[in-house]
Amino acid sequence: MSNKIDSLTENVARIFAKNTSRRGLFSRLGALVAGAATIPLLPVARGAGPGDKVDMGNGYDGVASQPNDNPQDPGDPSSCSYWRYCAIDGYLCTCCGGTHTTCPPGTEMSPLTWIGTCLNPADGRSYIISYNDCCGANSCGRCICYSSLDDKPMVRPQANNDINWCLGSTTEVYNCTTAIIAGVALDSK
Ligand code: ABN
Repeated sequence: MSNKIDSLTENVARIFAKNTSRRGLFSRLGALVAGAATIPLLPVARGAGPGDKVDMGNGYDGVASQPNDNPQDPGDPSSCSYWRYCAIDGYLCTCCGGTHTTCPPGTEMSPLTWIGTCLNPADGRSYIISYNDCCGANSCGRCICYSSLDDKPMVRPQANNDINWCLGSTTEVYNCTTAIIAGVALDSK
């Protein structure tokens, strides 16, 4: 039996050797390697993967933009450039399950706030904006915005926006920040 296998293998090897030259074999191998190397260079249409950045117009990775269609209150509350955020420091509640005026479910609004004065581009008037923090769930971590407009160093905490206003709430755990119109600023004469 083993003799038969030996002679069969020998015959196959002889036929292969007769029909191939070493040069031809190497050239075919070379073509195969070069062809395989160019496969990753071919154009491929890919969908977004879990680690890919997807900016939906507001500058944030994977967060849907939410343009406001109220002409009196223009802009996208999920973007730091929204006019009400001129003095904000925190995560936008709009990106955290709430809105720019409401807290995400399961959190409560801080009664203490940081106040800013922002210009509404729709009517050219300045509005007093109250930046109420939402408290009771761990830091949202999405859509961080920081504007240092009129912000003063921490040695003057009443004039510093880098403060956890949840300290005045029933829980000190900070989640995100809203931007509520508290009134119209008086014109300075
Ligand atoms: N007011 C937003 C905030 C919360 C915690 C720490 C810094 C700033």
